[in-house]
Amino acid sequence: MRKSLLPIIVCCCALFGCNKSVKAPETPVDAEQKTSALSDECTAKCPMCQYVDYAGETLRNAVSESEQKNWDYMTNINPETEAAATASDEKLLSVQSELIEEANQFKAEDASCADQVRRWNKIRTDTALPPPKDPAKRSRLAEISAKLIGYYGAATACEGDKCKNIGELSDILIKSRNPDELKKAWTGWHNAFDNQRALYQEFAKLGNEGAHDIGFKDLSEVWLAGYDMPAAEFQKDIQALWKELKPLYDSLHCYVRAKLGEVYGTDVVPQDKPIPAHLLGNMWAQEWNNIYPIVVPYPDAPNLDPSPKIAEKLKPVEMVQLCEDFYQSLGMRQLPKSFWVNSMFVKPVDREVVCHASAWDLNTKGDVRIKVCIEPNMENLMTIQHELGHIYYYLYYNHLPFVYQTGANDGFHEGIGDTLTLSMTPKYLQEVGLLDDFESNKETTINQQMQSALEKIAFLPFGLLIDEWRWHVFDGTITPENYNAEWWKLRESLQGVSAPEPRDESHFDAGAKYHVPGNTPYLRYFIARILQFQFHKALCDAAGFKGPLYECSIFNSKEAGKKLMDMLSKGASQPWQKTLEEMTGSPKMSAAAMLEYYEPLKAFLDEQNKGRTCGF
Ligand code: X8Z
Ligand code: ZN
Repeated sequence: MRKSLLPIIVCCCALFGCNKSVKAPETPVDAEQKTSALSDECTAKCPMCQYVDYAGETLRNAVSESEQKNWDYMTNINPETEAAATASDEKLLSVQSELIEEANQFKAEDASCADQVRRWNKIRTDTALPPPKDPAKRSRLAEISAKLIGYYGAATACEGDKCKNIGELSDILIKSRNPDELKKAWTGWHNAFDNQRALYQEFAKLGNEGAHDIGFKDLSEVWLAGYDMPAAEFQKDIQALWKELKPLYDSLHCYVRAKLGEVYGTDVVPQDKPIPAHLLGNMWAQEWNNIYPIVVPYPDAPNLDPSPKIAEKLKPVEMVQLCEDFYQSLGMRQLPKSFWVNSMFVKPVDREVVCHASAWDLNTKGDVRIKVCIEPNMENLMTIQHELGHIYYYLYYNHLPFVYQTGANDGFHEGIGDTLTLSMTPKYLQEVGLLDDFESNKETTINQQMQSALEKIAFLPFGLLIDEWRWHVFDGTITPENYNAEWWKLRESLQGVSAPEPRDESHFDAGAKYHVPGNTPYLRYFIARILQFQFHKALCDAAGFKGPLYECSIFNSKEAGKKLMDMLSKGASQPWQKTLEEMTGSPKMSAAAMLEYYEPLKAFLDEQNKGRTCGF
């Protein structure tokens, strides 16, 4: 759950003798370019090498303290835990502020080797929430951050004194087929965030001040500085990936809209407009797997949903054990005892918590935990697999210097567990007793592909739009007067999803999505959706699998496990392009594996959509 780096205050320039001429900081990419001539051997006892060691350790301590206090807060929301989390975050911001100021008194040329520059860059720029220099502003920023996330965690939609939380409202979105009831659950949740708009506005302003104070134009620049290449080029690559995948998304959208039209009527689902957001089985319409029963291509083929058996056979802790078994089948280590003791697997009945699933590394020395409000179904089994991906990354890079204890880029961190979900094929599910035997044929293949695409393809534009919106909030092209209008413009144009009712500026619909109040950058999930197919293909090759990619499971393959562990243990110690190349043979993100995986579905969708007017 590390969102930002932070430390313990000592003026280390006195200790290490920093270069006192303060200049505008250079971008990480520019700084690293200067290091190509530097030696690979970091032997010199120069001031910068002492500084990066010192700063890394200082950050480790402060981040660990903040993680501890935030864990306490998010697993037990009350005024005391809120105050403690705020205090630890304020301290973190203050330590971070000092360290960055000191870091900026060095320049790339002060390094004796390339690795020092990489670590120095991370110390001064690797944060989702850069600290303002003004202590009063840091204090307010820490206060608002804690308030926004605490409000999200405890939010409910009430009618009189009967209130429903996000779990209960989501249940309605999954199960109900009554458009009025669906709309009520949707608006209930979203309206709960109307009163958060002003706080978020203040948050964005202070976040931008922090960005400015560490040498960036605004917060969007900070977020985009972490990709080992110029931000504009990275964004161009992302757009190119989306362009390649959009035809597949459009085909799925067209097919799903037609099916929803059959169920709800074309007056509720007009066939030439975006799909109303409350009909897609998810509060944010981000993944559509919950409406699989409505859109199932071959309803008479054997049922491929393991959820009934999961509910019948597995307790929450056993679902986690099943996921751990998968990682161990690859030759990976057992999870530590403390994981089982300290994690939160079910929603407590006696207190408020943030139910949104997350994975934590509390001390970078093995105190790892997950926090999930587990419900016994396949969606939750995949969420657990996702969270364990984070946990294994933590455990396998714990030996690295602290600033490298993160994903090769943030999409890698999000993509590890997801890669393993691609191996949870019907055959795997049969092997672990969660599906009855069935004869695999063209119909079952298409049904399985549909189930998967509703989660992975449907998500793609959503993975782009959250940060499209935030980048423009931060760079000032979206102003508070237009927060909601611009949000819905993006929802309609990128996702082809519309608001269930007119949503004017009295609402703050972006604030109803966890990562906005939680200040978690979101592009990482788009990146992860692409990378996981590249990883899957590379691991299937390593496992010696021959056959169509969608049938491959790396379950039990020690060869695949070794390749995966090698990647995890590198953390962020080298540019992600190098890590990707070692894993897949190519340094570039590519949509090819994802397109290959869904070839049968694409052919099916195009056949089905003949005669339909697609587009939105
Ligand atoms: O937030 C998450 C994970 C925790 S990192 C549960 N995800 C995104 C979301 O729920 O919006 C995973 C998929 C996208
Ligand atoms: Zn995650």
